[in-house]
Amino acid sequence: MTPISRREVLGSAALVGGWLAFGPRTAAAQSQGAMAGTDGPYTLPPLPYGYADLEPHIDAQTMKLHHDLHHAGYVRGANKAIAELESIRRTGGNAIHRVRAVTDVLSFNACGVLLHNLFWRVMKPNGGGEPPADSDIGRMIKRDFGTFEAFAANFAAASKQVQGSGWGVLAYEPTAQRLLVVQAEKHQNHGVWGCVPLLVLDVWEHAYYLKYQNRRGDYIKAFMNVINWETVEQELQQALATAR
Ligand code: MN3
Repeated sequence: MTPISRREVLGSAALVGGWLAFGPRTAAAQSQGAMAGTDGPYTLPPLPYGYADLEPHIDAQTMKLHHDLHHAGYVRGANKAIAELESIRRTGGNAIHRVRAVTDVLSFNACGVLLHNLFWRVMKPNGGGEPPADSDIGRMIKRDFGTFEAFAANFAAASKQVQGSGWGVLAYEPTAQRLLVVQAEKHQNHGVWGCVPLLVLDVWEHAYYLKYQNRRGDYIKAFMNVINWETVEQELQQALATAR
């Protein structure tokens, strides 16, 4: 077998789930400073701020449970699925019939890893507001949604209307060369192939229930106060640079 570098592994794994086409810079950033002790290509990156730093909008206990337990669980699940698929290929025979089930597990967990990796980075203390008028993300939001307010209403509605567990996603779609707001149910369903997520909002109950209970709309309003538009702009620049 030809040895593959860690970056190549991360880069190819980033395409799992199809519509989640995170750029290579993001994948490289994810591999830096990652916590040790994870056996496989996926690792749990540390939060870029303290658990309590997004209060009062998102509480410290939710952040700790969400990052340390839920995100870590997806990392373990994705690595386990990768290992199982390797084992199935080695074993052959009847084991090959398990490919469908394990690939499903891989899609769920790997998409969970990639979305959470971005989720922590698109938030910061004292964030929110509108992106700078001279930023490309600011210009493209106005071009593709009319006004920032129209975008924000669309993004909030997409997030709020997720059935069950999922995400609201602002993404760059390279074929039409424009921004789209899409939803993800669970982590991996209902996206558009090739879209590059730029701003993602976790609306699983584990992301807000301790503080907001059933008031998902209030949590979404609070999220708008912690958006890190500098990161979103960086993700857009990366997407534009790598678009074919
Ligand atoms: Mn989550």
